[in-house]
Amino acid sequence: MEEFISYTWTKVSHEEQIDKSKSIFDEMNKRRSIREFSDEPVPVEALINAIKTASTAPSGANKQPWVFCLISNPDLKREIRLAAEQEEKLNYSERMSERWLEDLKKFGTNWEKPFLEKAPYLIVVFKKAYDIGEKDKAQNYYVNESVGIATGFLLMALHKTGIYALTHTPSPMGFLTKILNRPDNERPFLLIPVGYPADGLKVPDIRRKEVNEILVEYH
Ligand code: IYR
Repeated sequence: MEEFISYTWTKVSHEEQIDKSKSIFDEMNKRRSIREFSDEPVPVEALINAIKTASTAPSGANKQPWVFCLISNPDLKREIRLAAEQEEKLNYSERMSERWLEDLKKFGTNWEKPFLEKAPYLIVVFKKAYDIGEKDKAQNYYVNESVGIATGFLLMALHKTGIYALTHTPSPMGFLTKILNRPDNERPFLLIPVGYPADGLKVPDIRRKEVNEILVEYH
């Protein structure tokens, strides 16, 4: 086994842990996905810091199998919008079941995705199915789990920074590989427009499950 290095950590009292956990919940419980953005610019440094936070996520064998593309170029945003809308048009008219369309009614979504141009930035998260080594393919492990956790860190960091986001999954997402010219070992994972809410934004009236619906305790 390799030498380990020492690790310093901070002890927090139980009372403080309870206070902190409550305020983290209160803050995160205010997070909402938004679908209408203003075009107000976002400080790119804050986005890069949020991406750095995402990159602190644990990953299988610490392979960090993720790449974050940060896009503000209007031509690229337009190209991405048009390609996403082309897929979504087919999804809404042919590919999605009646039940699925019914489930989405309260979110007011449709094939049109103006937010892909209006939001000042798009973050496209790619998962690395494998790494390209010196002479061969190097395996990655638990790629979906790892990139899912990193994306969770990203969403939390953005929210705590005061930046708003939508996790958008136009399907299939192969067009992102082409438009962003990504190598073969990277696969699109999520498309996340970020920015601030449009004036007068309204969001669907959703309810979060109560803790007794999601928690089973075994003491
Ligand atoms: N990808 C489509 C449809 C869609 C699917 C689910 I599940 C959502 O929670 C929301 C939308 C779209 O973005 O419109």
